[in-house]
Amino acid sequence: MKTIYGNDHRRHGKHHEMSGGRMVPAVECPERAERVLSQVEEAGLGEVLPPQDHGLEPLRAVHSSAYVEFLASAHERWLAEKGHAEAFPLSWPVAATAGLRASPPPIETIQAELAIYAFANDTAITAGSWAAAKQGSDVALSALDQIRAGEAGVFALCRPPGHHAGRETYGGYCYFNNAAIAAQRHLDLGGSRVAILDVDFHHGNGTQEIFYGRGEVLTVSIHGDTRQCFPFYCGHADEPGRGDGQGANLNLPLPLGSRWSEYEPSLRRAIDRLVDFAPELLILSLGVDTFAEDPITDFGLRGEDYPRLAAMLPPGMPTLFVLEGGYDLQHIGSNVVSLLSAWEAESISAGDPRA
Ligand code: SP5
Ligand code: ZN
Repeated sequence: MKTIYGNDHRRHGKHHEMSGGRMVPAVECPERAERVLSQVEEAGLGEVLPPQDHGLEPLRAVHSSAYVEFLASAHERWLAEKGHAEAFPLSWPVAATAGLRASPPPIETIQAELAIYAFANDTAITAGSWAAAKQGSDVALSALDQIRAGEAGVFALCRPPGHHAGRETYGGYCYFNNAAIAAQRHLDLGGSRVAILDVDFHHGNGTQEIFYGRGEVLTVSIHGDTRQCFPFYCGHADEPGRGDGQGANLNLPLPLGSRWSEYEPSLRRAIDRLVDFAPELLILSLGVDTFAEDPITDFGLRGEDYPRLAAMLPPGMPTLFVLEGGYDLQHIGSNVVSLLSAWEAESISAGDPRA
């Protein structure tokens, strides 16, 4: 299996996050991607290719132009106004949420702008965030190009992750929604049906929001119950989609502590739904923060469960693997790569001619 990887993600690092009411070193760090890359190489998964620059158009097909412009200049403006490196929001547009305003309030400072576009205080904007996030989306788009050229499965080694980013919101360590950008690009190039299966520990709130009213993209997420887990405000079982998207979103929350025996039935349901949907393309939002030893989550999957997960994915469906979360540096590489290797072995034994 080919992997797409670029080095610009390293420019987004050495920053902090708010966790449990304290500023701590960010768990979403460059070593994550570096560990995954070295495992890809060590396991001989396949060729590693650099991403191609796809410009800003594919980003603007998912995120608002105002949001893209904001991210491009946010750090420079923060530095000019505040004089230090990490930009954090101070407040959120609760008035808008409460229906007090029809449109965003006027923005005069960078702090006011962060209040509009951030949805969580776990995500710094650093000097390298833009370059990293832009290349992250190019990694996903370049992987999609490979699939469209006939590859059966391709690994987009994205960092930063993307599934929490909405049309005009960043948070959960995510700025651009890499999986959504690839899905939308496929549609814009003439595709008609895409399914996104999100197996990161956290609910894929951004992906859900982006496609909530759309029937041509099925979104399914298996995650820690958002009554207890980030991002809290959505990800519940009663969120089926809206309008044309009615029935095209499926949330499968699981209790804290869930192990493979609890996970497997939900995965079965998820896969049955996506087989019914019969997409041309499956995008797997691949977070391995479901791992028992992950430092910020509470599921109990073990190393041997990742090949099991891969073996349950529908054979013969072109599959784009997009890296999301996973914070146990010691095991992130082996968990990701054992899943990808198992998928490739399955797809060869199922006789997929492209594999
Ligand atoms: C892509 C992804 O996995 N994003 C996750 C963002 C979660 N951010 C909030 C985490 C708060 C963690 N607090 C952990 C306390 C551990 N003892
Ligand atoms: Zn996660």
